[in-house]
Amino acid sequence: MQAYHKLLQHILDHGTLKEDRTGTGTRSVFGYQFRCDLAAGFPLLTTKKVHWPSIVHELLWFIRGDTNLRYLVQNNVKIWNEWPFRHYLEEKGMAERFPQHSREWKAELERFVNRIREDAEFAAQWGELGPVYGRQWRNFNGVDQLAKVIEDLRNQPDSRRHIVSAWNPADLPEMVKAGLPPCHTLFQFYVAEGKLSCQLYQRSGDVFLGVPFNIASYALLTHLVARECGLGVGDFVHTLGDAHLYNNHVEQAREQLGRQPRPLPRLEIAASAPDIFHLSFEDIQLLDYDPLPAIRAPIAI
Ligand code: THF
Repeated sequence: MQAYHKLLQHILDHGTLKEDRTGTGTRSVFGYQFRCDLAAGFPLLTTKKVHWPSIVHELLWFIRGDTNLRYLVQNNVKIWNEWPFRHYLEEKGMAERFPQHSREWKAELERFVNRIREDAEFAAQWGELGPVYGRQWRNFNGVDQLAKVIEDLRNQPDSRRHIVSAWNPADLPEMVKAGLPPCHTLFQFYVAEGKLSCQLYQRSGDVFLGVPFNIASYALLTHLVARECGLGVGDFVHTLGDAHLYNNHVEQAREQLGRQPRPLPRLEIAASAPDIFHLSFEDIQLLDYDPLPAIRAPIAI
């Protein structure tokens, strides 16, 4: 994943200092594109360990059309916890008592997550992220975009309209409450020479923490859709709008840039796996993933 290192270096060299919604501050560039050949190996970073099970579960959660935190919590995926938790604190008038990332905040977050896991009623009330990715992919004002794009890829592979959009302006106010407006906004598939390529337009990318997940997630989605359509895999093209490095991730980025990439892992989907809408976690395996150690960094909420 030299392409990812180049992006990090590009932001360090050319990023403009820019304030943001979370108050953390970033170095940012606008408009950046890279591609990776999915046949050359699975694009999961090797210069720091990335939590692969979270990527698989999050994608299966999108594909199911689920928008409640509960499935993720039950599968030990932590990457979405902060947003419904923030909403919960605000609604309960508790936000001031729990400064973000403080000890008390962490303890309260753990209690919140445990209740989401154990208490179905609590999860129904407080675990809902709003009409985010899963809802828009499977039910955008009544349209099952994912099923439709797969059908179209099979019937008219040469079409230039293989698009799935998560950006639904009418639903944005509901997404903002306990989640976020979609960062990965829209993707398009493309078929040539029997291979499926995918391009993602991401309006906003947290390059150190989020983007490694986003690359792997869309690479996996491309493999799954290709299998569904009897196609090989081509390129993943990643186009970013505001590509930013949070100011409290700069040291970590420099540490990562000092590391040497290792050979990429391989993806294996079980031959016995059912169709894309009925896959389970065990159907998807990553082989030969041998990364350097994780590099911790705080998430901006
Ligand atoms: N908000 C921000 N500020 N950045 C994002 O990348 C982001 N996302 C999703 C929604 N809001 C966002 C959530 N995706 C991590 C990774 C991806 C996330 C959120 C958090 C994260 O903290 N990763 C750590 C530890 C993960 C773990 O092991 O549980 C890491 O080291 O990779 C963009 O989609």
